[in-house]
Amino acid sequence: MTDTSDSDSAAFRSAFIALIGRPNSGKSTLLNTVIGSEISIVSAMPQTTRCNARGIYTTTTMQLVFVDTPGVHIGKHTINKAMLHQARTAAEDAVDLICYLVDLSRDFGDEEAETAALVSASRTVPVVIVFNKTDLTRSVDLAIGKFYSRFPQMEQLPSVRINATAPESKELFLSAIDPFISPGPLFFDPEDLTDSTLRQIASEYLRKQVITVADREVPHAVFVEIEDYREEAGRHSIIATIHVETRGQRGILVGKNGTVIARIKKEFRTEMTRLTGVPTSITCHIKVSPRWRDSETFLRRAGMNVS
Ligand SMILES: Nc1nc2c(ncn2[C@@H]2O[C@H](COP(=O)(O)OP(=O)(O)OP(=O)(O)O)[C@@H](O)[C@H]2O)c(=O)[nH]1
Ligand SMILES: [Mg+2]
Repeated sequence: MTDTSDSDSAAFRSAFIALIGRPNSGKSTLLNTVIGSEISIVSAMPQTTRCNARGIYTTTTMQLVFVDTPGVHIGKHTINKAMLHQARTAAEDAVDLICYLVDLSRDFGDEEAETAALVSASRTVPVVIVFNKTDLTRSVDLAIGKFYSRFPQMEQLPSVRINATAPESKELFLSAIDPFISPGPLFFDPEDLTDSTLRQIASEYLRKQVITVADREVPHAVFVEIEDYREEAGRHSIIATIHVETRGQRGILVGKNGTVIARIKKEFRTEMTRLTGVPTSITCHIKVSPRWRDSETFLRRAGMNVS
């Protein structure tokens, strides 16, 4: 339990911090490492995060609210525009700091240029560059040198080098951003790790299981809708619809004799029970919703701002 009662309220500090970067750069991984819980789903697939998610880190002296964002990616679907809008809004919103995650282990392509431009556009918000995946990078100095020669405007910014999967990166990262945390109030209950609802978490956890079992285009073509989430008599009962775009994708998710969807449900129940501490049951429908990724109506209903 976090105790804030003996802290000097005048000295208490807080900040909203946006995590921005191209897809797969490790934003969600870093968030989870700092919070110590799976607030935002992580996968090896680019474009895993679709909506901004907040993770809350509270100590006796400060509260940091991290906003994890979808990777900066110019895709052909309407959902890609909605995802880019989320990242842009997070960078432009009233955040106190932007952490720009740079994956050092891959070449810097068009998406990196797009991200650097998005970050540079936020002139009034301080930026810390988080050079990530140092463990996968043969020469970190060389890779950082290449980054600066491609984006010279970034060379003056403070930076830190981490491996977001390693628990010891937490302190390194927090020390790097510490100078940017000003006096401020508690925004959330000190016990809260996120402001996501159980419904939102369930939707993401179910999508993660789909990403885990299916490959190629299927995960991108999947949308999880939680129809009902009921908490009663010491158990949670969930009704979900997994939308896919084609009958072929539906077949992949159902699997021979329903084995694949059975596995998805089993893993999902285990993860939800671990999170909530109570048994979870799930009823799952798989529905073909052609071209939902380009349907503004569908995306709006799904809570995504399409503009
Ligand atoms: N070895 C290593 N793997 C990492 C590191 N950071 C992230 N990863 C892995 O990189 C992959 C992508 O990580 P995510 O955290 O999902 O990346 P993201 O930036 O949130 O990606 P999107 O949500 O698609 O924008 C996952 O397989 C992570 O385990 C790192 O520092 N070292
Ligand atoms: Mg992510």
